[in-house]
Amino acid sequence: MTLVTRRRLLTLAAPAAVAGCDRLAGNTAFTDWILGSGERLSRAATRLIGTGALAREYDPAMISPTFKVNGADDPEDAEYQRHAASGFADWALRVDGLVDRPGAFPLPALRAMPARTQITRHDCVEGWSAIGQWTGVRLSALLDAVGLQPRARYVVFHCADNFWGIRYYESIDLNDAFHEQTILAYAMNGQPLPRPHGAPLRLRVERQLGYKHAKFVWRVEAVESLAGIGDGKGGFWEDLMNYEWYAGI
Ligand SMILES: Nc1nc2c(c(=O)[nH]1)N[C@H]1C(S)=C(S)[C@@H](COP(=O)(O)O)O[C@H]1N2
Ligand SMILES: [Mo]
Repeated sequence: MTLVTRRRLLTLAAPAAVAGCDRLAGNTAFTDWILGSGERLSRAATRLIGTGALAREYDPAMISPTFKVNGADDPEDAEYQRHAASGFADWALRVDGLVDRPGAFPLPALRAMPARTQITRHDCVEGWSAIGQWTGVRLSALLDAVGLQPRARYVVFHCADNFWGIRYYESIDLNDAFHEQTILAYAMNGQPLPRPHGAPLRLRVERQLGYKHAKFVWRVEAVESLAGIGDGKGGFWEDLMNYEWYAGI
């Protein structure tokens, strides 16, 4: 499948329009029209990303009676423990990096944003699967709220837990970030997200393997390159064990 990335489209469309500005500077109406069409083109480009096949969704009857907990189940980080003890009442998700309006989003604010509920199968690379229902804020809504900048190419999820002092993190590209089923889940099977499954927020990126689904998400960062993050391979297990960055199922 050929993915038309937002960046590729923008480099084709927008700079061509902007390059004409100097020459046309005297003609305001025409310049406005050209810049306006650049805007329209970049909006069209934004609509093209985040498309593609949906992961299969299941009937409520298929929800697994037990859903294994894997990896970290209760981050020992003092700040995490303090917030968990108060039910994350005064916690807020930080969203920053290449965005126009970096912000901090408390859980009630996230719950008030466009949401999605889906029943999907989680596949762990270690060879187990489980079906669960997830409800969360659409990542696309969050990114639209902060105004993703055209230079942004990846979204990084910084987590509250660490192994041997190395913080868990994960990253996805904009096609997955804007995909309809990509959510930051605050509920599982109709209940507030249980701590071992990643409270207060965990990523669901349904077309990829379990390790991409970052739990205990503390901060979301938009970046142009993954080079400066961790060891540069885009995720904790990618850095440590050379796991695939794109873990397509
Ligand atoms: N922050 C964080 N996210 C994580 C992990 C982890 O250890 N820490 N483990 C990953 C792995 S390998 C899997 S299979 C799933 C497990 O999610 P679950 O505990 O809800 O089953 O979370 C993923 N996300
Ligand atoms: Mo996993």
